[in-house]
Amino acid sequence: MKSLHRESLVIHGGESPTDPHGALVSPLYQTSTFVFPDAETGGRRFAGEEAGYIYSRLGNPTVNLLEQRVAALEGMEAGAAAATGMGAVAAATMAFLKAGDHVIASDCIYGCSFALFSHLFERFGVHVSFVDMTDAAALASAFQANTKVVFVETPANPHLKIIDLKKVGQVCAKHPEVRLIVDNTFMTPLLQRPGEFGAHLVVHSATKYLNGHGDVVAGVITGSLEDIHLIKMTTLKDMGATMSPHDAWLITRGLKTLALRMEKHCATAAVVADFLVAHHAVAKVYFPGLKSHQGHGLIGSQMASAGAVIAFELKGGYQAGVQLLNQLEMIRVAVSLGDAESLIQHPASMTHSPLTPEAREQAGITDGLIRISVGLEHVDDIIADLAQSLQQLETHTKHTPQSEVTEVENV
Ligand code: 3LM
Repeated sequence: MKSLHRESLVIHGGESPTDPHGALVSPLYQTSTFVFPDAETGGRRFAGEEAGYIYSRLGNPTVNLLEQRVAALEGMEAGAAAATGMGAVAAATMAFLKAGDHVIASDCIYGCSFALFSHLFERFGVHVSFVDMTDAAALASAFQANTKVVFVETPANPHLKIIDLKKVGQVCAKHPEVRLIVDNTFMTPLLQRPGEFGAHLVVHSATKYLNGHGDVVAGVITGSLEDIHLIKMTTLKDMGATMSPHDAWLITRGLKTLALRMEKHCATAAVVADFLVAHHAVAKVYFPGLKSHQGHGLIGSQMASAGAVIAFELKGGYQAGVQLLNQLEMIRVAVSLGDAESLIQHPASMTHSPLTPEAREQAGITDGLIRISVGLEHVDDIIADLAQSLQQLETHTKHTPQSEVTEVENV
């Protein structure tokens, strides 16, 4: 299957369990437990001496198919499915950590990942340094003798800061005992494969583009056979945040259209970004597709495209942002991203509210920042909705060309 294109792997990747009736679509094994043919077989399965299913928290054919499919897409050996994206982040990192260890994480990451690392990890004696990973020297100097995990999110939630994975991979390669874990949620394996740049493990909130239909919360981890086995046998099995077969079945169905959806999401987002750049009420636009964006140069090498999430600031700041959201008619005010519906939210009070004001400032998340996940609606309808809401804003600021306002660090 490795020779197939990614557009085919979303449909055929991984080995479908053989169905006695020849069903085209792999059936949903909606079962908690599996019947052993005899007691001895059960014992051998528990002892790891014989392959075979035991209990759905330990493995399930429907979940396994999804795990293999995402692993094939990421170009990794194996996958492990989790109940949520946070379940995946927690299981992937904690499998390699113990009290006294140290983690380096990028300074701009999803709010709950930040909360896990800065609040919970500290309680268990794991210290985390948050570093601006666009600065390879800062990353290199953050390593300590006890560093075990480097965690990167690129593009970063919420303002799309791009981190050069090749540079991060090169720094991490000097520390063979360290696992480089990359959250690839915003890109999907169709646009970026962190394993090609040295990531040992890739995590996803499958809630987002992988499923794509807004009806599931889920996560996936991919990596080497050995690492995934360890995660499945420790943090996933014993903390228990495993994926339900029904969710796996839905995501496997959603995945089939991932290539089509990403193409449309990305094309529409590029047009919406240009619209925002040209609008007189908009102060800054953060979108990797713009030449002014700090990570634009990595499109074509690290990432196939800019993705479909845009962040922006209005000249009227926070108040204007609230007004903009409240006046929208089609675009939904909601967190999450990667759904068919365009979703808009205010990171400082929503997705990134777990960060302290100081941490938000370090991460460059201003109170006026708005994030939109561009959906699959007609581009004209998305723009018309934004336009009608922006028009109602009481802004008296004169038009300033985008080139004059986006030339700031880390935009
Ligand atoms: C959000 N993000 O709206 P779940 N990694 C990344 C993410 O963006 C997310 C997760 C992991 C949002 C969720 S905020 C309450 C809603 C890059 C989630 C965690 O556990 O499946 O939600 O994934 O930005």
